[in-house]
Amino acid sequence: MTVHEPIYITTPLYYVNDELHLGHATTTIYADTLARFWRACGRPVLFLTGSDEHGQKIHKAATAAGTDPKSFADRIVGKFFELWDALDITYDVFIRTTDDFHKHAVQQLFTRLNSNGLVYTGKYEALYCVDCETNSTEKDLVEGRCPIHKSVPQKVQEENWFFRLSAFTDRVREHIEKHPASIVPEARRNEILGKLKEGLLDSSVSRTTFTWGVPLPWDSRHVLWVWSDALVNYISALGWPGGKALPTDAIAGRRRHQHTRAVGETPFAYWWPHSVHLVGKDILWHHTAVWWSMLLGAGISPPRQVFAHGWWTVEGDKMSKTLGNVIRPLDVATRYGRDALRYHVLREGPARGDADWRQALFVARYNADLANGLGNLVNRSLNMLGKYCDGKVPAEAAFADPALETLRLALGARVDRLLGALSAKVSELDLDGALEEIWLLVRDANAFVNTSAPFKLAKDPARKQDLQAAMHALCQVVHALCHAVAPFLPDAGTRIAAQLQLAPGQPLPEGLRWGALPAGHQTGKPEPLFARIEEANA
Ligand code: ME8
Repeated sequence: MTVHEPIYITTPLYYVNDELHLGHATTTIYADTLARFWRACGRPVLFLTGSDEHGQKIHKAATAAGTDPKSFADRIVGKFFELWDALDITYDVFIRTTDDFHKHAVQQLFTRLNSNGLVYTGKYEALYCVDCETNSTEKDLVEGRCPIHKSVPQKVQEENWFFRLSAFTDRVREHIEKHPASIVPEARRNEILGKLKEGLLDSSVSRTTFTWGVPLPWDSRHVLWVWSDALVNYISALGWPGGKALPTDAIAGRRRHQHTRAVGETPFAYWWPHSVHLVGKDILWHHTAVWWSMLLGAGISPPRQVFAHGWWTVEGDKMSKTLGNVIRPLDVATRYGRDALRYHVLREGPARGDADWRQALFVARYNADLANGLGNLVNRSLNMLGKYCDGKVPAEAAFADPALETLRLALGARVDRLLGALSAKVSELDLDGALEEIWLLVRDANAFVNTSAPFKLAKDPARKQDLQAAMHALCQVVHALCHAVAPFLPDAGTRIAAQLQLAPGQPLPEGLRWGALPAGHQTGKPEPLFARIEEANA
């Protein structure tokens, strides 16, 4: 990867059957953090999210709400926008599967598969879980129920169109073997390779028992299966098959952060080779075996990478409406701040395996890392700077004491190494690891305050130079942290920038450098960043 190589980051399109919860926010926070980090490094970024609006599940939810599916989808998607705005998610494009340009692209893709001889009619008989929008075999079920939704699947029998998925078993496997990083983490890749050993079975891609979907272009009695429709969003959002321009007209009015670089006349050709799909483990199969076969069948190469994270449970239980334990991201953000939500998701979330949301752990992490760690460091550094230096950054100085000087130089080296360390971790999609790199600096710097004790140095006129050395060092650390935390904790980044009297959003390579905050720079009023959560209010 070069710094200027583009990256196209996508989340799943979430179903509009219900409000979004912590799980959906998790994938989106991962994507937003990646997007913010790479933008700050100067990489061209396109960040896509959206909504999955067709199919039986949505039809059923709309009927239960006494309305038609489109009005229902409009209402729920309005809540998606509210949530992503409230969490300050910086997507560039929000796609809805009911967008006309998307429906057109889906039809084009299936027309191609048809002309390539990859679809045929047949009899579909299956056990179908409407909540998963996927069929299951007897062996997938637990006591006759879907293991995820605990619902009894429908017995479906109809005449419909099939896609020759079976023709792609070898090609999908070979692609994975040739490009091991195409599915991460490794354990997920092995899961898919294991499942591929059983061979892919042709899959039904259309339905005739309802009409809420994209009609098959050559047989309008059928609408496409919701997955056959939704997966295409990753390329329809790039203007495929036309490839002339991103269909921004169609999405005008939806909040978006336009990517800043010109992408020429061919956004599909520009972005697709750099695509990274972030998904939960529940839909990895759809995003690899099924999606890649569709792409290969249409002559398009698979995405560069699919990252599948695990699932959250809550205090040891499955998160479910029935159990009444659903974590609403907005509630957490309103109560503790959106950075607190992001921090916990990035630190304790299910990036590698599954994870358990525990309130006690949330409070402990928040108090230790945010309030006592980062918050305390920034606050006491800027308070001391105000007291001892009138809030002005002093010129660099060395300590007379060699032990302190060693600590100061080590801090400087850590700041200068940080950009490389963060880029390496973020490239591996190890966001927890990236935060750990930042917190090594936070902990070292807090220890440095305790050891160098500027409050004692300030009382001793003979140690003026040592005080200057300490305060200069702390200014550089706070400045570096302001930049380093911004992609992960955007509000903290903005607030530290305000206290330093700097414009927020400066490029990382400029900020993550010892000495980047010049001597004589006047800082502003220190404000605590994170109030401690007291047990009684937890
Ligand atoms: O599957 N823990 O949409 P969906 C972590 N529309 N992540 C979770 C989670 C949990 N407990 N629950 C959900 C769909 N997620 C399809 C996708 S894409 C073309 C179509 C997250 O609304 C995770 O990202 O059911 C999971 O993959 C996604 O929500 C499923 O969202």
